Amino acid sequence: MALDADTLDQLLLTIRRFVDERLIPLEAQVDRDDRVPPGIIEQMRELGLFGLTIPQQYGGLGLTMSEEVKVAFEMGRTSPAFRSVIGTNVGIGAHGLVMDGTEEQKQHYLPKLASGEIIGSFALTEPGAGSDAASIRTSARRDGNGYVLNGTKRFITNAHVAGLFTVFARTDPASTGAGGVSAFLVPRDTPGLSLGTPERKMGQKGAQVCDVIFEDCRVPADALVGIREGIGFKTAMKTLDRGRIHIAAVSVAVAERLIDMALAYAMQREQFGKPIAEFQLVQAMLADSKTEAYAARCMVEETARRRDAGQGVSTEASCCKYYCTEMVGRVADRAVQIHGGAGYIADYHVERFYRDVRLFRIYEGTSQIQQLIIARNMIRAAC
Ligand code: COS
Repeated sequence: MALDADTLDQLLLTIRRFVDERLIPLEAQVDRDDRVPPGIIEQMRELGLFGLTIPQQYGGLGLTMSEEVKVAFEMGRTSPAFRSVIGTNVGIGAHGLVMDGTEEQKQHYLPKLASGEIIGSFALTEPGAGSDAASIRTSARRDGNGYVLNGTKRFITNAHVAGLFTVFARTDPASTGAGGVSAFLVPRDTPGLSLGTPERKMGQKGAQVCDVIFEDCRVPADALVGIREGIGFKTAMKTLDRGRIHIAAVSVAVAERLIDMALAYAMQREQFGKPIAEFQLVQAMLADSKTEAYAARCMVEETARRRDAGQGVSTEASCCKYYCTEMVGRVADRAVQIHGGAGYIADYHVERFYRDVRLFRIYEGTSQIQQLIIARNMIRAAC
């Protein structure tokens, strides 16, 4: 436990209030404007949300995985775009550094990431390397006392506001697989680093992604994470293992919100002379959603507990990501169905969530990649 029980309860209560009073009322506006208001981001800084998982010695709260998923169960009750503001500092944009950085690298960057003074961003995916992450082609050529980066990263979350990128690039030009990949810490203002135009997306409006382009971008040798070449792919995979549990927890929270909305609607909407909640086919949709969300919550809590106990949970993290993100897709679909024609109208929140949750099954590893990881690990363990 990073926090005593009272402090954790207080934190969760504060976040619950922030979500209910400040974020939920802004959901439609954020979807319309494709932008989270700067005042909200400032409040997130004041609440310490950027530093939730950064170790306490670097200015964060150092939450354990179990504590982090409790926070995600709260933050996830609103549009995923709000969580995305802090998501990279809490997850993939900081944890490569937390896990594998040198002490000097951590002291230099983590306090600023914890306070939200800078936003961290994780630059792995490329135009030709999505699921096959080990095939990245961005190069980092050793040159004198530094490296020169060339290549393009694609769909990089929070790149437009990032102050620091963890960039995965190939240091061994002769390699084609995971072994030749290294991770670099690249500040936004490094000459040779530029950004593409923000992408227009199906959902999660307010969360921005764009290309990050490196053209003869020179970084010093001490930008190499851990000052070790060839470990970057493993850094990325370890970071994603953690991030996948977090995304699973957010999926549970969105599912629970959708179930609340579907239930409330079913109880007040009357057809054939009575509330539609009294019809058994509607009840089946509610019951299936409740059961699946409960199972999902339990598996996330158990995986977080095992990780905190020091167990390897790569398989279980993928099970959580796979099941919970698919589950919330089904729950969102049923919520739209229960709302009938109204569910297809943008004024009802379920339409927006239906679009928002689609991404959960894709980013931080598609459902198919999770299936592949789970089965591979099963086969390896059985050999
Ligand atoms: N933790 C630590 N090390 C890991 C690991 C993990 N979770 N997963 C893999 N590794 C290690 C392996 O042990 C292996 O090390 P050795 O060479 O020393 O044996 C190395 O990394 C390569 O692993 P593997 O052979 O499994 O790599 P593959 O290229 O076959 O495939 C997958 C790996 C497909 C699982 C990986 O590319 C992946 O997760 N793809 C999805 C990428 C993704 O999530 N993108 C989203 C971007 S962020 S929004």
